[in-house]
Amino acid sequence: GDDGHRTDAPGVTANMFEWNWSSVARECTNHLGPAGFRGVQVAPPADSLKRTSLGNGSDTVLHPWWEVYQPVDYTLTSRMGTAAQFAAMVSTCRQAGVKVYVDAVINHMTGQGNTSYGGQSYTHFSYPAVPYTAADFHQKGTGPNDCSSSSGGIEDFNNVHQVFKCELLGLADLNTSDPGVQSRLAAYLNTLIGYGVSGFRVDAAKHIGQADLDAIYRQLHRTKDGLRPYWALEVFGGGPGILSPQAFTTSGSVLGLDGVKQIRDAFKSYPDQHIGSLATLQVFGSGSGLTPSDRTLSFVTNHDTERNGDALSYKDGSRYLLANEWLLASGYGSPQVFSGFTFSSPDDSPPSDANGIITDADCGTGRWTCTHRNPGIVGMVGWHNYVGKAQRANFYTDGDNVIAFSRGNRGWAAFNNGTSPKTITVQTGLPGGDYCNVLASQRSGSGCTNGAPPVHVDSHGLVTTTVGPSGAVGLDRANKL
Ligand code: LAG
Ligand code: CA
Repeated sequence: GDDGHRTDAPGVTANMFEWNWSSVARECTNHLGPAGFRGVQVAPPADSLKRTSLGNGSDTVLHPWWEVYQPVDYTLTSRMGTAAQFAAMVSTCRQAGVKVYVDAVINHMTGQGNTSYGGQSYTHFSYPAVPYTAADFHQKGTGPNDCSSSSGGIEDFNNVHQVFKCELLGLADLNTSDPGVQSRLAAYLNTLIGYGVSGFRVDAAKHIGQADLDAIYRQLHRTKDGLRPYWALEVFGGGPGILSPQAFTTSGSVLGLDGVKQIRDAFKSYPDQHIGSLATLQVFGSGSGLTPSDRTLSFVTNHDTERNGDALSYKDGSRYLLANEWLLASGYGSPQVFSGFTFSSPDDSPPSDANGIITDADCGTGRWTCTHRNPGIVGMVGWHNYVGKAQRANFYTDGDNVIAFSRGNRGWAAFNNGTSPKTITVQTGLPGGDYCNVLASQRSGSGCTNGAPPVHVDSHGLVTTTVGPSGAVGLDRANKL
């Protein structure tokens, strides 16, 4: 029988945005698995639009990162590699203990161009390599499966008819209520599950709607681990009623996009003007209006929000890292660390060859952010895994930009988002002894690595420690001397 949408939470995942398949595989083995990441989210793997000329106006990037959000067919020839490289990546990652989650673009097909990375030709509403014909799409008109807006696009994001059945950004909108379309989409996703994929980030899920999402999900196979696939729905906040992220939690988990904004506002209220306060994070989660923790994929940023002003990004430096470290400690949602590429123009792609094929990621060049390799992040991934579901306790704040808390009696952490060091004396909930600060070191025999001084917790559980600006201290019993 079908057990609905209940599935194991994915644990900490890394969103390796537009890393090519061979680089993701290498990263699973050498970094993600050893660091304790339990999963990796990868960019849309389907064959997509390949632009052949620049658009109008100020367009200077021939192959923008967003080509991959315009599928042409469901073969796996993409900017990130071949089907064989994809399959090898999934298997290598699984061997490293890292499950693979795919960004599934199933609301629409491409809205521009006429050729793909896989060499397929098409026109709007006709994608022969699937095949899809005009009858498989919502089109401008007045019939039950048509879009009735005057432009054929979504003009009113609070109008449920338009949100579901009109074109998002001019992308050909699949008639996802049609059983034939549903079975082709399910076949694509089941092919991925057959490769060993464990679940999906469903692109533009808000524009598919609960009923169609559920009909597709019901057709999905179990994963190689015998579980129902993870199903994380992309639903931007702001819509009323059934268009809200909360309303989609009956169909799966949802992306924590409202949380992204709350995190930004706590760490950095306005661009270049630091007036937020970490003290606000005493309440974060359903208590601050967010979707339930066990239904949320939580993160500090993703590929959209790092460009649209909703989020902190790698450009915020140590403050961005601190926010990620805090999220890993917070216990809210299934935390995901975003690791993409640096950009100056918002359209920039990662390093690619002349044909748009993305080249191997290299953390030494400054072109890849490699956030998942940062030692503080890695330390807090281990801390997160060690504390498990232990409840938050001993919350402390200076009322401004320093907070600290324990997770049961397994771990304790402190965060300082201020600009000067802060010395605090607080209850850790931990047994007395000496601990290594996991942000900078780990236990090795009777000492801490990297020559880091141990942090002393007294016999009453009190610690006196100095937390540096944009710094953190993390202690757990796995790193007790
Ligand atoms: C998403 N979630 O719902 C993705 O997270 C987001 O990154 C996608 O937009 C969007 N939905 C569609 O999958 C991205 C870019 C858009 C880009 C689109 C399609 O943010 O800018 O649109 O991918 O590639 C581009 C042009 C538009 C044009 C459209 C169709 O920027 O001007 O209308 O292509 O030709
Ligand atoms: Ca739609």
